[in-house]
Amino acid sequence: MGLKIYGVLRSRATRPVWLAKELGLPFERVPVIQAYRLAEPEAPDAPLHTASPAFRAVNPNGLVPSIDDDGLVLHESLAITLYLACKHGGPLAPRDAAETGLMAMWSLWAATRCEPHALTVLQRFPATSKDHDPVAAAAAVEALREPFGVLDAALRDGGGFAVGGRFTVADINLAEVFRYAQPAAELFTARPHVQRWLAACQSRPAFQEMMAEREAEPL
Ligand SMILES: N[C@@H](CCC(=O)N[C@@H](CS)C(=O)NCC(=O)O)C(=O)O
Repeated sequence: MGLKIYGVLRSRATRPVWLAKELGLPFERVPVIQAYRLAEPEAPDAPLHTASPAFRAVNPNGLVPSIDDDGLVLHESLAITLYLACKHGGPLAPRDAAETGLMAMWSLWAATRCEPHALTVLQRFPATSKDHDPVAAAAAVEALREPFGVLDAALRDGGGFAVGGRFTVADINLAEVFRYAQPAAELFTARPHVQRWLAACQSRPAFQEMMAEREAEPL
């Protein structure tokens, strides 16, 4: 049966897909699209989407990504990447309990402390965005200044990566949240360790391959 990843790539499914490509894992991707992106999700010819009963049977939360790994069904993108890294081992995975704790810490920090503001930057900052909102965007940029400083210091002291001085699943989880903040270039120019680290993460062949597939998806 193997590994199945549910979700279009214009979603947080980028995270498990990037990780699976880093590990060279074979997987099948089921391109479940967000229901809100469809004009007529109820139409009989609508593609499989997050409100489809068939997908709700996989994830009753109606959110992507989910995975089915030989019968183990998991939701939550950052938990999925941590699970896959731990299962398959190697340099991306934690080496011991201390690294397990650090990788969980950075992943939860990214999701709780940074992601809501980073998403606001992504959606409200670009002047070309249909949801452009300079006031909300400025508040989100302001809220991100401190966490950017925290990560910058950790990268400076940690050999350029979040955990263990090497590229790990923690960097994937952080980088996919910090990517959302990229429209606010000022955040990155103020924090050179974050800027260099994100460029290094995004120059990896697995990330580039995933993003090329994402770009090829319809908007
Ligand atoms: N915390 C969840 C968030 C999942 C989430 O919000 N997914 C969005 C796409 S990125 C979604 O499926 N939205 C569908 C909808 O709102 O209908 C995770 O990291 O996996």
